[in-house]
Amino acid sequence: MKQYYQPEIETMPREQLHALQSERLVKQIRHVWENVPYYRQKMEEKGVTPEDIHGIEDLHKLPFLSKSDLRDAYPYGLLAEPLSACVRIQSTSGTTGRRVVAFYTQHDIDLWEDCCARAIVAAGGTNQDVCQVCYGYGLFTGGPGLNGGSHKVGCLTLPMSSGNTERQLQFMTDLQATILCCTPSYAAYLGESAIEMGLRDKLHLKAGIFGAEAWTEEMRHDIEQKLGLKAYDIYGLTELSGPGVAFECEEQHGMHICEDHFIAEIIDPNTEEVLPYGQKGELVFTSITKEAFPMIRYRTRDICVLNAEPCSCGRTHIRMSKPMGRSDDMLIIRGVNVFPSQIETVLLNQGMPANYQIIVDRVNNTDTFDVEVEMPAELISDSLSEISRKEKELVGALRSMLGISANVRLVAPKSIARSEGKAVRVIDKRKLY
Ligand code: DLL
Repeated sequence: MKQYYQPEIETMPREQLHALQSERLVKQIRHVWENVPYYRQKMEEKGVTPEDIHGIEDLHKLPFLSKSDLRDAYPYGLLAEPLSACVRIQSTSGTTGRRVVAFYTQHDIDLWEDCCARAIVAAGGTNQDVCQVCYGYGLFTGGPGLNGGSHKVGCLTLPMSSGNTERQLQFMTDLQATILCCTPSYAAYLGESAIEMGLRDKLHLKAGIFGAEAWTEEMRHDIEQKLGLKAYDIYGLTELSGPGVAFECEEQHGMHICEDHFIAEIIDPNTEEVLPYGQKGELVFTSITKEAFPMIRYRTRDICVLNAEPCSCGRTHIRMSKPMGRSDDMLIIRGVNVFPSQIETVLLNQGMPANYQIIVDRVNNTDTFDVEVEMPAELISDSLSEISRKEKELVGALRSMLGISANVRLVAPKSIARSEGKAVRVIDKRKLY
């Protein structure tokens, strides 16, 4: 028998779903018009008012929203409810300069957790399961989101957060966890460690719900083999709530988007023209049920393809492909969002020249992160210990800006290849897409 968490919504006939989306969109636009001066001004600039929005066919009339709007409006400028109605914030991973702070009412949290519960049930979860959540807890949405979804399904929830691999494996084996939620890189690492520690036969895992970063089909097979489970992809972003915006069903041919909460569009990132389903472009979302922090035509910068073909799982919500890249320069390193400009800021603040290169790779399923910086002339004559002290200082400064550690190497002046056009700041050797 097929399992759904909210069958009437997840298998709703498309016509009915469109009517629901239209009704919710109209209401949402009125909500932001009345409560968010930032949105009202953007709409006025585009010459559109709530009277022009009768349903999803009018979505294209609305202005887009981008990460820079979120920065401009930081922290409270896009809040659509009084603070007294908000109960939580979450934030994007590790990015001081570019932090996105999202607000939630209790109702927003409830709907978000429903989406995560849908993902867990789609992966075969029931109240018989023991669900180990090793996404980070705290500002990052991974832990809190899957934790809430796991409660809703009725799983026994192990709120482990990330790190401390030995303890993770001990709980996993002692409590016979059946579902694992974490980033795919951490899942691969857990798998390796389980084998190394001779615990592979003691695992009871049947499913894993992995997301927050790009991962390939090869990585899926590798994790499945190491941990003896079926690995499911889950997608989401802080701006929209967190994990659970889309998730894989047993077909594993794209991720179903929770379309009763999020309307998806694909656009050409350069011209902003809306593209038909099936064409590759930038994913844009409009949240139609969020109270505190609604996102209207939010440009995710994730490049993907939408697929409206019916799915044999019975869910009627369209599917998105795995993200195939980004239309901005954001890197996701060990699950943390990193912009090259943040690294440049740190280097300049530390008195370093702007000749640097960021080299990212994936070795044994773990991201490596190296920053090579050309030494300023005055350091050349310094002793090795002085150079290594400076490197350590840079490591610390980068860690406090980004939230993750980089290997910093000071190299000889003019040793980083100069480009004839734009400087090549980032060399990403990972084959993720
Ligand atoms: O990563 C939310 C999340 C937590 C998703 C746990 C899944 C599991 P942010 O930190 O705001 O939120 O980062 C969002 O991560 O725009 C994508 O570029 C990327 N991303 C998220 N899920 C996937 C995935 C969380 N399954 C950004 N595959 C998004 C590839 C993903 N990239």
